[in-house]
Amino acid sequence: MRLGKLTGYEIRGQEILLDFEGEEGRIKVVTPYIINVFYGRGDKRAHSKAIEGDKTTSASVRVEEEEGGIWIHTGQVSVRVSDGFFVDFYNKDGEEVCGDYRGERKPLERVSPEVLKLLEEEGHSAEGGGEKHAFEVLKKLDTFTHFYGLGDKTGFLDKRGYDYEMWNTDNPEPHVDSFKALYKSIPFFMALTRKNVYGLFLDNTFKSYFNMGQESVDYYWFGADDGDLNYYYIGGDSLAEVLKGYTYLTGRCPLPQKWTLGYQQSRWGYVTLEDVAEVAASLRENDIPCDSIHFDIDYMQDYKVFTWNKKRYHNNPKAFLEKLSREGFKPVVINDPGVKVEKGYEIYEEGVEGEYFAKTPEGEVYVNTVWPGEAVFPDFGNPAVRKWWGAHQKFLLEQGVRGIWNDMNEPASFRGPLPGNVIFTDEDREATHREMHNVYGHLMAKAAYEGLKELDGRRPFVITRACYAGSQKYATAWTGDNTSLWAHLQMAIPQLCNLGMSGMPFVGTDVGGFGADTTPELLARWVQVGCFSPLFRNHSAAGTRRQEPWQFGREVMAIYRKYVKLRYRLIPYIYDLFYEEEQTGAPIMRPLVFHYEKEEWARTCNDEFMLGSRILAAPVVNQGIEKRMVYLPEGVWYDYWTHEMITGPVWFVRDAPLDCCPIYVKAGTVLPVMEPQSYVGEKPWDTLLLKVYPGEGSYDHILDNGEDFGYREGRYHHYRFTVSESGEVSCQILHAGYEKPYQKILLQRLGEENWVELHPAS
Ligand code: MIG
Repeated sequence: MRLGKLTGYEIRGQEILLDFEGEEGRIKVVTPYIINVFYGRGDKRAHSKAIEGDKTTSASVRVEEEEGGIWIHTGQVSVRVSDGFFVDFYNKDGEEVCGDYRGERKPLERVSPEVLKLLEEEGHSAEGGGEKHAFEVLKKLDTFTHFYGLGDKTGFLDKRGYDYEMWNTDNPEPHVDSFKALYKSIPFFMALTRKNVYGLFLDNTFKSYFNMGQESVDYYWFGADDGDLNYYYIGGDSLAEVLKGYTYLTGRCPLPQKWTLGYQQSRWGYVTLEDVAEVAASLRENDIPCDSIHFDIDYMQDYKVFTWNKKRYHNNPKAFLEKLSREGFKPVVINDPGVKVEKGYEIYEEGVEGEYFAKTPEGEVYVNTVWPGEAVFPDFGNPAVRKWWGAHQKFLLEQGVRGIWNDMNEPASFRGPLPGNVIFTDEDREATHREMHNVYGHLMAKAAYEGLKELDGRRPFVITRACYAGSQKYATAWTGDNTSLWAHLQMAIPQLCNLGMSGMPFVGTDVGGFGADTTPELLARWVQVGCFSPLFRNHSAAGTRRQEPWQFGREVMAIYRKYVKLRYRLIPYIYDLFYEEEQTGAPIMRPLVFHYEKEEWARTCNDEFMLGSRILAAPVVNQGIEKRMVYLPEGVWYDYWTHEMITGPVWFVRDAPLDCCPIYVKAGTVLPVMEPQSYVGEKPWDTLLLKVYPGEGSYDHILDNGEDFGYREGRYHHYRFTVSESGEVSCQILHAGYEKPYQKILLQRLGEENWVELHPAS
């Protein structure tokens, strides 16, 4: 997009209003590191759906004029604005980090105009390539740059060379690399250039496009079908700093309840009380720790939201859920947005009465078909609808439900997609489906989160399929309907890592794969990735082979148990990572590049990942493979299983028989572990166990009740452990606010059998 000459400007605090021969642009210094570039072409009353409240912090703004434009200096970032509304970003050393491309876009000519005409005459559709968007922003690209983020996309870690679309889509086909869109639209990415890093966030909910150098080696571009040109440049000295800036803007995932980090068992096919009871009993009998069983759509009466099928649950679901809870299983239920059209059904009647459903341009309630048959769609952009929906969750909580799993919220529909002109609400104004589609699931998650927070007081556990930027504030997410394919196990690593790099840290895939039949080997390898993913759930589709760990013979079950138990060991560590994430936005599961951006192999590594900064996993994600190449970045590492010390950067071959996922721990780590138990809280939690990996380092550990928001009022203990080269450990208590601190701290040095007591320094 190109405007006229810069003919004037006006400084209003941290905003600089720009006049391009009568057209108005705007640059806003949000923080010294975050710059907003804005050209209004949409409705002036539109609200950001990603950013809550005003995120402006005071920053120094110095403007300098030059021939053909101005410079805006914040002390951390310099912005050069030139005639035509070209915007270039420089770092504090005066290097250009992210510059507008001055040439014209050259869309790929996929077929010659003559052939295109012929194809069209014969009724074939062909991509001509010359499609026009409401605006396009072209940025310079060099041969070095790698891209990360963009939410939940198929394919590999580095997004360079591919093009994507942001349009929340439920596509039942197996998700392959050539897919342009899945369920989530997170229009944010980070670029790693030869010497710098930056992030760009396009806060526009219309269908948008991200062509990351697929069309050209000289530029990449993004654009949208409508709405404002409204993007944020986020600077920083590392990917971690940029992500901190992005999550400052769009929010962070709040610390979850501790049990939600446990293993969860699900299947679309647990229909009756007997089905669920049998699974619960088998989990305990087979010694597979588990904290939750999920109830898919069959628990409802005729797929009506906020109902329970009484017959299938012996007229007393509540009694059954109480029994499950006593055994340590927290029930999580699916909830779809589509409300069944049925006279006399409370939810439908209330919604019609309150005008809570989306409407046609003619003002009728809009009807499509989903699981309950004819269904209508709550208008979650309306605050009154969110309140109403959130409050109805009371029914589910009263049955004993502990978490809500929002599905089908793209929104998905069976009788064709919702037309673009269906009318929704954006807080206090009307907005069309074209604008609200990508935030439908996001706003449903917000309704669920806020409702649960008010009703229950504990930290809400909401799972969502559809997302927009900022959904991390309300929900954890899973990657939808993957398939039991090796390609999907491989993809799980970059997919979850890129969600983390997009501000969504609490994520997981359906372990074992949702569609198609898994194999014993695939399940054994999948659990070796799943046990590290923040959300750890085995789920499978109706009609597929049963996928619980005991369906595949003793060997696979033993492997499965080993890794579920490993997960439970690591829960205190993972919980600490969530605490850190809420402060900094650093994801739980991280690509190697997050910590080692200077290392070439780290930048495109798809088959290894980090859990926090201390653990590196190198799982086998290929069929029939029992040895693999492992890359370890710089520093000293210990093999988790053999205790061998290895100094990186290094490549080597590691044996990895079916029961082995190679894992490495960084020297200088004090790893807090929990004795495996059937579920979080089964055994008293009064002794802290520490595994010590010698080397210089320190480690911060948090203890609180793992349930409510008390930690925000200081009701937690903060322990700091310092470890030396020889493995000596000392402990300081930096904050002592929890009423039940550890009675005892025991540590075990690598390679030693005995546990020694550690006394905090007073
Ligand atoms: O049209 O509720 O992604 O996890 O089991 C399928 C049934 C609807 C899609 C979800 C999946 C869930 C299934 N749902």
